[in-house]
Amino acid sequence: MPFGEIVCGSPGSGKSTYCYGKYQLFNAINRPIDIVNLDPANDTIPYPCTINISELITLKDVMNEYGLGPNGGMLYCMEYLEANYDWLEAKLNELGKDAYVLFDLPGQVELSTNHESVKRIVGKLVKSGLRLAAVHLCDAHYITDATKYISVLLLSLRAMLHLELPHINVLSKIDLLKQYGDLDFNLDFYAEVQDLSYLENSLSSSLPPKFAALNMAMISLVEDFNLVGFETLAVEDKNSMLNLTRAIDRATGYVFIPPPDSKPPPDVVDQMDVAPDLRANAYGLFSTAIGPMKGPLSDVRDVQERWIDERETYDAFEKVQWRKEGEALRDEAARSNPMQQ
Ligand SMILES: Nc1nc2c(ncn2[C@@H]2O[C@H](COP(=O)(O)OP(=O)(O)OP(=O)(O)O)[C@@H](O)[C@H]2O)c(=O)[nH]1
Ligand SMILES: [Mg+2]
Repeated sequence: MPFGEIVCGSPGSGKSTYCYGKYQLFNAINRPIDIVNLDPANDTIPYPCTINISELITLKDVMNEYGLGPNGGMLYCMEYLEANYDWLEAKLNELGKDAYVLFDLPGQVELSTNHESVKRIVGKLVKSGLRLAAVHLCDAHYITDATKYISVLLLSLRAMLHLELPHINVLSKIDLLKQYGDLDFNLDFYAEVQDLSYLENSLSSSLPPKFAALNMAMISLVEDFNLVGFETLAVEDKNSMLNLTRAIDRATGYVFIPPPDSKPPPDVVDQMDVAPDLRANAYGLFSTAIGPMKGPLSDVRDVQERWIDERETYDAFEKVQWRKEGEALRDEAARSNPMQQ
């Protein structure tokens, strides 16, 4: 059965970079992956993409042809894709039943919160047998301000209710968080969406009373649903990517079965939902120990330590490890090919 992700979120939240990061990670562990670019304005695609909406329609052509602006043009493109769903379906059918497909969406949030075309396309994909999760990226920068954090909560809730898929919210670019100054609370407060009434002080000191009260009312709405929570992501950090992958696999029910001749690294095997009988096999086959850091960032408190509290220490540690790995690789290459010395 094919599985996949609808990668959505605000402009610049890191969707395309995430798709590329996942492509590299999955290739390294011999896990299947195909990326579908559904952004008709994406003319510098960072990843090798299997299916590209630009072969069907581009935003530039729509704007020229119909005199539309970029946002109206984008909605037109999505409606056009919906009307030509057969085109997408035929291309997806070529991928086979073991495919794992990432759909890289455009950044216009209305596409995943209120416009109907993407929702109906997703519905058709699910009906065709694809098991999907929505991966909704939000720039972690927004948690540095109480009112922005509330808008991100509402946006996440809205996307969740609209797309009607197993849903994973992600605070992206967590590695940049430290540069925005101190947070009012620890990261777990924001990621686990704990008792939001603690935001009251910050809201009433920065807003007129009427707006502070309105924000508090919205907070209680989010709390009533008790649906929103966040994973975290620093796309260049392997542990962070693996941890997120694990959360998504849990949501879709995907179990990673490494191909018989593959050699996933032991720390990767540890973190994936590998079938138990294959776990030992995967361990046995693997010799390369990678991963400069301590164990997986399975807890948001570890993420806080890695990227906020002790960032410099970890960065320095990683640099030393990378140097050692580089030297080891060089030595190995020299040993296997002594003539080149
Ligand atoms: N430091 C850091 N930068 C990131 C990360 N993810 C993405 N970026 C940067 O954020 C910028 C935007 O990333 P994109 O992947 O283009 O974002 P997008 O969501 O696809 O943007 P649109 O398609 O325009 O909506 C790029 O400069 C990326 O390099 C991350 O985890 N850490
Ligand atoms: Mg993009």
